[in-house]
Amino acid sequence: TDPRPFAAVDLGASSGRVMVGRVGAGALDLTEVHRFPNTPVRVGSTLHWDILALYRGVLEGLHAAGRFAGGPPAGVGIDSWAVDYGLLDADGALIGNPVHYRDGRTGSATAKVARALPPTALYAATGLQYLPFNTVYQLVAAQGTPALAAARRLLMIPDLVSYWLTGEAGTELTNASTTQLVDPRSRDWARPVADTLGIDLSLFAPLRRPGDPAGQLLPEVLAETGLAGPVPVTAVGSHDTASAVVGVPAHGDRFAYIATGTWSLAGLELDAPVLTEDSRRANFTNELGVDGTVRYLRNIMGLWLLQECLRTWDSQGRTYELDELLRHAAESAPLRSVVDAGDPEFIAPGRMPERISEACRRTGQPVPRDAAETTRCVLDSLALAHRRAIMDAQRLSGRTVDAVHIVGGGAHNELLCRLTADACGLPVVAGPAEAAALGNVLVQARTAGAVAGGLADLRQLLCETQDLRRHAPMGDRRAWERAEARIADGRDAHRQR
Ligand code: ADP
Ligand code: LRH
Repeated sequence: TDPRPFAAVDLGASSGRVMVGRVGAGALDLTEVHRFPNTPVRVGSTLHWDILALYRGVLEGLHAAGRFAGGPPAGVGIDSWAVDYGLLDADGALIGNPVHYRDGRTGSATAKVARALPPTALYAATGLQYLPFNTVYQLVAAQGTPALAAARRLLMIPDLVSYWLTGEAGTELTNASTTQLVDPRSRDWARPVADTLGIDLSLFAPLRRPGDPAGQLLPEVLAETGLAGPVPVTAVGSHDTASAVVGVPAHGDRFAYIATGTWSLAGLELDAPVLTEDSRRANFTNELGVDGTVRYLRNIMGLWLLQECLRTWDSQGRTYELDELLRHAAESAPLRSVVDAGDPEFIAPGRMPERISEACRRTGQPVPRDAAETTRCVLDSLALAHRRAIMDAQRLSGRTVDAVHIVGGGAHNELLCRLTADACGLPVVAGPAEAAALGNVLVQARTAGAVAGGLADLRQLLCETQDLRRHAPMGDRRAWERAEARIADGRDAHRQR
C-alpha cells in the first residue's frame, strides 16, 4: 500500500511548524509545509505566549498540509513545549493568555511549596527535577487570583490546541508528567501532592496516553483549513521532548540522547524511574515517555543562550548570520572560558552576552572579547554540560552507553555536535533535526495501522530513512576535565540550595 500522509503540529519555544510525514511499510519521509515564529509578548510585567498567533499558524499549516498531500491528512498530532497551560471558564472560553515559563511569577511560590512539602518528599512522589517554572509552582503562584477562581478547566498547551481543533478535552500523559503532579510509578496523578498543596486536580481533563484517539477536526476547522472530513486527531507524546525521544534513530538500548533546541535535554530512556536522593541532588528528572518508558534527563539551558545573545546584539544594531558566527566560533580558541549551562540564572530573558561575561568574571576566567568568542563560550559550555549530564545519568541509573544521539535544531550545528563528541569521549550521531515531528507522526501512524511495532521498530524505520552524520570523539579529554574544575565550585554551591 502507498504511504499515507500524517500532519504533525510541533510548537517549539522558538518556532512552530506543521510537517507532513508520509508513512508506510519501510517508508518514511517528512516535509515542512509551514513554519511560523513563536514570539512571546510582555504585557505589563507579565510575559505571555501569543497563543492565538500560534493557533493561526496551526490552521495555516493544516491548510498547507492538505494542499501538499492533495487531500486531507490521514491524521493530526500535536506536541509542544511542556509545563505551561491555559485556563477555560464555564463556557469553555480561554481566560487570558497563557503565561510563559520564563516569566518570573513563581519567585515566592517555590519557597511556599518547599515549606508545605520538603523537596525530598516532592521528589520521592513525582521524580521531577527542580525547575522554578514547573506547573506546580505556577499553580501555587496563581492561587487566590480571579483567573484561577473562574477556571473550570486547565489544559496544557498541546491539549488546548487539540481542544480548539476538536472540541474534546483531555490531558496527555507525557506532558502531564511535567506538571510535577504525576506519580511516575503509577503513571497517574500524585493525589497526595495535589492535596497537600491545595491544587484541585478536577481542573484537569481525563488522562490520555500517546496513541489514544483525541477526536476529529470540528466542522469550523475543516472549513477554515479547506480540508474534507473526517480527519482524526490522535494523542501523541504531546510533550515535544517525548516525541523527540521516539524520533531518536537508535539501535538497542545502549544510547544516550540530547534533544537540543531552545533547551538541551540530555539523558537516557529507562523502564522505571530513579527516585534516589542522589538523583534528586543531581537534579535529574523522570518525565514519562511513550510506551511506558521514563525519560531520565537533565534540562540544560541549550541554544537559548545563543538565541538570546543574537537577540541582544540585534537590538544593539549588530545583526549576525548564524552560519558566519559559527564559522568564526569554530576558529576561536577552545575552552578559553566556560559557564555553567545548567544554572537557572540563565532562564530569564535579556542582556545575555553581559550575563555570560559576568559569570566568566565571577569564576576568574577571561571575558569573551567579541561575538565569536561569546558564541564559542556558549558552545563549549553546552558541550561540557552535555558531558556532565551523560556521565551523571549513567552513574545514577547504573546503565552505560556507547553512543550519544543529538536530535533537534542543534543537530544542524556541526561545531556543537563535534564538541559534544569530544567532551563526552563518545561517538555522536547527529540528526534528525525534526525528531519531535517524526516521533509525533510515527505514533499517529501506528494508531492508524500504517506502521506496527514497538519503539525499536519505529526507530529501525528512522535508521533506514533519515540522513545522519557521525562524529568520532577527538582531542584531549583532560582539557574538558580541567574546564569542568573551573566552574565546579560555583555549581556545587548552587546545588546546595
Ligand atoms: P525549539 O523547538 O525549541 O524551538 P529547535 O529544535 O527548532 O528549537 O532548534 C532551534 C535552534 O536550532 C536554533 O536556535 C539554532 O541555534 C539551531 N539551528 C537551527 N538551524 C540551524 C542551522 N542551519 N545551523 C545551526 N544551527 C541551527
Ligand atoms: C523543550 C521543553 C523541555 C521543557 C521546556 C519547558 O521544548 O519542552 O522539555 O523542560 O520545554
